[in-house]
Amino acid sequence: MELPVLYAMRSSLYSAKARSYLIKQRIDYVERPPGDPRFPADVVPQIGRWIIPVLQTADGELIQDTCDIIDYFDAEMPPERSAKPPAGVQNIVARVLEMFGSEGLMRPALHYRWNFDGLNMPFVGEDFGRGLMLQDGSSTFAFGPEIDGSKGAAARAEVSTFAADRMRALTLDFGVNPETIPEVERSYLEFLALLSAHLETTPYLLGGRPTLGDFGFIAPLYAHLSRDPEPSLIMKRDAWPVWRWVERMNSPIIDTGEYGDVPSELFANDSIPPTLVTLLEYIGREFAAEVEAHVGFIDNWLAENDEVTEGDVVGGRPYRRSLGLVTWNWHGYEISTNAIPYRLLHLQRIQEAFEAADASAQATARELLGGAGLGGLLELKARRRVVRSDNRELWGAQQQPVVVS
Ligand SMILES: N[C@@H](CCC(=O)N[C@@H](CS)C(=O)NCC(=O)O)C(=O)O
Repeated sequence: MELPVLYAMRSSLYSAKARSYLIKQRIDYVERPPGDPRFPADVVPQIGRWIIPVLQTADGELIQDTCDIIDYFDAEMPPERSAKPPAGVQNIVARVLEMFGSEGLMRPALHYRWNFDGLNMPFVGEDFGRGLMLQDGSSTFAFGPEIDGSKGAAARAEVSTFAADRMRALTLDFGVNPETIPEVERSYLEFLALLSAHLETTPYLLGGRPTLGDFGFIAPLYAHLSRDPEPSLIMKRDAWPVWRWVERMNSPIIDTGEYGDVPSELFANDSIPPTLVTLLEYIGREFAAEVEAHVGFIDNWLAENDEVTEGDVVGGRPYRRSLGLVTWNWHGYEISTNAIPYRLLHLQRIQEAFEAADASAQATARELLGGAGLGGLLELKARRRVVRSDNRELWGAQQQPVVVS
C-alpha cells in the first residue's frame, strides 16, 4: 500500500498545521516539497492553483486545505484520539481557537518574517530555495518566471527571491505598516505571555492531547514565529512554555513529561479553565472586529454582485482568495486588510459545533464567548454560505445575513 504524501514546505504557515496533525496522530506519510517535479506535473493541474499543503491519499486522491485534510483522517479516529472534542463547549472553543490560529495571527507572523532581513533572510532564503527546487537539479519552477533547477544554487536564489517578493508584499495587505508595527509587537508579546500562562497549567490547549485549536495555533507558531531566527529568539527568551509546546506539536509521542503523569484526556466536565478564558478575551480584543468587518464586507459584496449564483467559484478564479480590501479599526488604527471569504468556512464550522451542542452547553458557550467579546462568532453570516468542492471555495446557498451594522 502506498503511503499518503504531503506536499509541504518547512517555511510554510499552513503546511505546519497538516504536518503536525499527521505526526501527532502517528500517521505514516511521505513529505515532498513543491520543488518535486511531481508537484507541478500531477498536483497543480488537478488542484487548479499553486497552493500548499496538498495531501495525496494512499488511494491517490488529492486534498487541499488543512481543515479538509484533518477532517479526512479524523473521521477514522476513535473518540479518545480525535482532534474534535465531543459535542459541547470544548468542541465550540476548539474551533474558535482553530480559526484564530489559522487566520488571526497573520500580522505578527508576517511582521516577524519579513521585517528582520538581517537575521532572517539567510535562513528563510535557503528554506524557500530548497523547498522550491530539488537539490538534484531536476526541478523547473514555472509559477511566474521559468527557472531551471540545473543551475543549482543560482536557481535556488532566483526562485527564492521571486517567492519572497510575493510574500513580502502581503504584509501591507494584512495590516502591518510602519504605523502599526509597535502595536503588532506589543500585542504579540501579550499573546505570548497569555499563552505561556495557560501552558504552564496544561500541555495542550484543552488538556492532555491536541485538538483542532492546537492544530490551528501551530500554523503561525511553527514556521514563522518559532523557526525563523528573529522571532525564534523572542519565543525562546520570553515564552519557554510556548516554545516547548511547538516542539511537542511536532513530536509523535504525547511528550508531556515535565507535567508529570498527565492522562491524555481533555479537561474534565467540558470545562474551560481561567487561563484559557483570559486567552479567549485576548482573542476577542484582537480578532472580533476583524471578523465583523469581514462578514459585513463580504455580505455587501454579495449584495452588489447579485449575479453570483450557488456553485460559482469565490473570487471568479480559484487563486483569487481576496475580494478586496476591507477597512476596519484595529486597536485604534484604521487598517485595510484582505477580505477573505475562506474565513466564512471557519465561522460555519464554529456555528455547526454550536448547533450540535445541547441547550445547556449552548448557554455556557454563549456566556463564555459573549463575555470574551466573541459572541459574534456564533451568529455572524453573510447572505451566502461558502462551500468547498473539488478543492476550491465556491459560493453556497443563500441565507439570512447577520451582520454588525
Ligand atoms: N486555507 C488554506 C491556505 C493554504 C495557503 O494559503 N497556503 C500558502 C502557503 S502557507 C500558499 O500556498 N500560498 C501560495 C500563494 O498564495 O500563492 C489551507 O488551510 O490549506
